[in-house]
Amino acid sequence: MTEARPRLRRTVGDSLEDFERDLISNLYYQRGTTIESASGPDGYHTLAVTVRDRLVDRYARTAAAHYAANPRFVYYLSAEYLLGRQLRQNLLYTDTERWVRPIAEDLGVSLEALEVYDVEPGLGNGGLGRLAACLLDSMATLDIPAVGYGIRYEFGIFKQTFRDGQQVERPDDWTFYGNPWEFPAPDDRQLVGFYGTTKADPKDPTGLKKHWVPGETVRGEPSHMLVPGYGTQTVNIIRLWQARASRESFDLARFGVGQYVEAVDDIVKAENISKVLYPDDSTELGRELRLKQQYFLVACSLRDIIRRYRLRNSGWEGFADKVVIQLNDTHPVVAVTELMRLLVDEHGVGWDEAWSITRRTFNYTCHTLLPEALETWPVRLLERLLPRHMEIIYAINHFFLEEVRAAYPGDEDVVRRMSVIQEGDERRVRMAHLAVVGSTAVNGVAELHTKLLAETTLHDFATLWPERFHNVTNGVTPRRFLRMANPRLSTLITESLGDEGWLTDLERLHGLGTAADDPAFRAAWRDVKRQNKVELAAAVERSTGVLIDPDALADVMIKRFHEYKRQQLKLLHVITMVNRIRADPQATYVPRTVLFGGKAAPGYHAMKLLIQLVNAVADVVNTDPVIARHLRVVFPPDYNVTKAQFVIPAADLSEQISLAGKEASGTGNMKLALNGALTIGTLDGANIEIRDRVGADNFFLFGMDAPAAAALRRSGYSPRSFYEADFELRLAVDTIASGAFAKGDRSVFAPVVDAMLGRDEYMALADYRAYVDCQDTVAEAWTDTERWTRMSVLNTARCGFFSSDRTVREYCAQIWKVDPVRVSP
Ligand code: 26Y
Repeated sequence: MTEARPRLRRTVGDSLEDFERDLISNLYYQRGTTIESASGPDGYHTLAVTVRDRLVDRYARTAAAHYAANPRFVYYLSAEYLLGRQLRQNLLYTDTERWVRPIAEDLGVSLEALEVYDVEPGLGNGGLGRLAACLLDSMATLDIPAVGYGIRYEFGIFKQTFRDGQQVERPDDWTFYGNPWEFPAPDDRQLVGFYGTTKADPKDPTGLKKHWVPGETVRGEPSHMLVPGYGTQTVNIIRLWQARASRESFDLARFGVGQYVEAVDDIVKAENISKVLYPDDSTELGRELRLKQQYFLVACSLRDIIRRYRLRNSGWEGFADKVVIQLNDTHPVVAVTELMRLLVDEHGVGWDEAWSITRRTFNYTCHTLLPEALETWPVRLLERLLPRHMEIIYAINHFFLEEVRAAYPGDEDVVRRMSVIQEGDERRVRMAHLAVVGSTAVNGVAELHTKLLAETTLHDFATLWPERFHNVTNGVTPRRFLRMANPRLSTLITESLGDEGWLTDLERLHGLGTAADDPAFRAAWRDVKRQNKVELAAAVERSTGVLIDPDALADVMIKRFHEYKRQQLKLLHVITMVNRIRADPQATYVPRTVLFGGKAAPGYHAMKLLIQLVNAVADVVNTDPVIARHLRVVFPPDYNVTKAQFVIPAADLSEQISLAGKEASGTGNMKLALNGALTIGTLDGANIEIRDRVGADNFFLFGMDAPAAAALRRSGYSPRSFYEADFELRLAVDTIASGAFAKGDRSVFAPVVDAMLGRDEYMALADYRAYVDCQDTVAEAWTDTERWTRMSVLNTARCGFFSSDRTVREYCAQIWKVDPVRVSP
């Protein structure tokens, strides 16, 4: 392939008339229907492909430009992507909304009505998956040649519903209406092996080269979705693999002898690999199928990367100059051994050269500090599922430990700590260690996180190889989380700054700093927030039946439910407000709406019970006429990217209250501050960097810092002593224990109380007083409307740093060493 021949390329027209003609043609020829008889899904699908087609030409030119330049490519390997809805984004990125509005009006349909069929692909759990989507958006926007690789789960993250306040999970059949955004590419399918045996290569004197005969093969079929850049011609792709039964994987003969069901059984087994996303966030869960998914992603993607490399290059010496692979957490880390296997066993590269190529190709991003989230796989499982990979891990570890012994002669303790193999009753492979050993660069996702990684979890590695450790603070895309989510604020910002340049140069928001002192601007700012709250109120009423007051302080806690994030602390504050109102109903209170959003892992019983408690508290609060005058608690179910885009623009207060030292970064904190919410938070993750930038006066800080939390734990933390010493805390805990939120039944929420008074693993009780006092400061600040608005404006003005464009620039400069490739119009 050289420059695509223009004659073979069809370009779509660039006018309203062209768009309208294509729309009607697509409806007719792709859906086989007419304007008169089209259904909602017909309308949505047709609009989607018509918009999508406007990106195809840009994609073709991107591919041609990349082919001509033969640049170094970034390959982002991630088990999760949370892309969000596609239609609005692509309308914005193709600048076609201005046509769609009048055409839709003409036809008597609304964009909003069609959008209900725009189901977001929920191919991830939370922060890590959304970060992957933000980074891909920024890479395309910055013209970085990149491909994202992932799994096309048939069922994404479960849909959350509530029954009697309890979380009930329902399958997410996200492709039910078809997915108009993807292009299947069956020609690029790959075969992936599992199980089987390995054989020595008699001609290899080193014994390091082997031959693997898999016992089972599965086919990986790719499809890709387009990832357009904003304000540029570049359109990159994300390639998602789906597992299909390979012809070899089941015995066709069985059909012949009537064993139809048994034969189909094997098909089902193979296709199970990409059936469902594991709905776990930060708790390790060693399931064979999960490891199969990981290897499936890796094996398909590496073969595809090599195929692409070979289109323009030959030999292996130059591989790492053209290919850089970013490992999104440990989930794809088996790639290190797979690349070694491909090079040594299949391509005859010597071990040392293969290792040098491999190490120069990979980089690893760590997203956690929680020990239980660090993946390890049983040696026995790896030996069975991926026998050759286990051998390679042993060899890698052997050479690595030689290096460790050379660096620390006689210190077998450090050898045991650093080994890729964790010894014990059940020997396990530490994937994070394998990742560090096999990578050029390792990065944490916020300054504190990187520092703690180097001091604790990966301390020995940071001592041995300090040059490998980097920090790249996370970021979020301002296109989706400001421009699309908050069009009103975006318009106001553009009016104030004079043009839309801030959308790709977010530091320009600093220009709002002076406007913060202009009373007219502040009034306009407040007006936008209020309109956003009116809209949110309508949506909340539809989904929960609860009316909320758009003039109340909107206090939001939106994130996965996890003990370390401390929703239980927020709840203690809510209950304290309830108790205060009950004690003195005549006093004046700052009206508040507390909004919760988030899912708990289906097997995380403690958090599911907490969800039930939030709903029970909400019921009591919202139906008590005295309390409901001052306070409302709402918990719209099924928080996802789409809902985030509704809630974030309406928030006044952003709850970022994790125990210091536990939240790696957080990215919701950035989205909320960027939309003018003030943060109440601990010195954790990126909160610290947000506060540094917006200024201590514009941030509500409370609680222990990471060293204080560590010290308290070492000194033997006793939650009970905090409970006994604080009247309001005792009352709040006792209110739960009394059965007040379970119609008098004391047993229902007893485990919540026991967890608080027993271990209180994340020391919520220790931070309670500081938190509640800080919330009083928040309420006080809210009464000074002008000052609050000024703080809100300054939060937005000073959060330009948290653009994922800046994050990607840092990855490019520090880690990837890639240059942009411009695509001409
Ligand atoms: C191993 C498996 C059970 C697993 C699955 C998903 C482990 C972890 C995860 C997801 C982790 C995650 O989302 N981490 C978050 O990454 C964000 C992006 O860097 C951070 O902002 C956030 O602090 C971190 O919790």
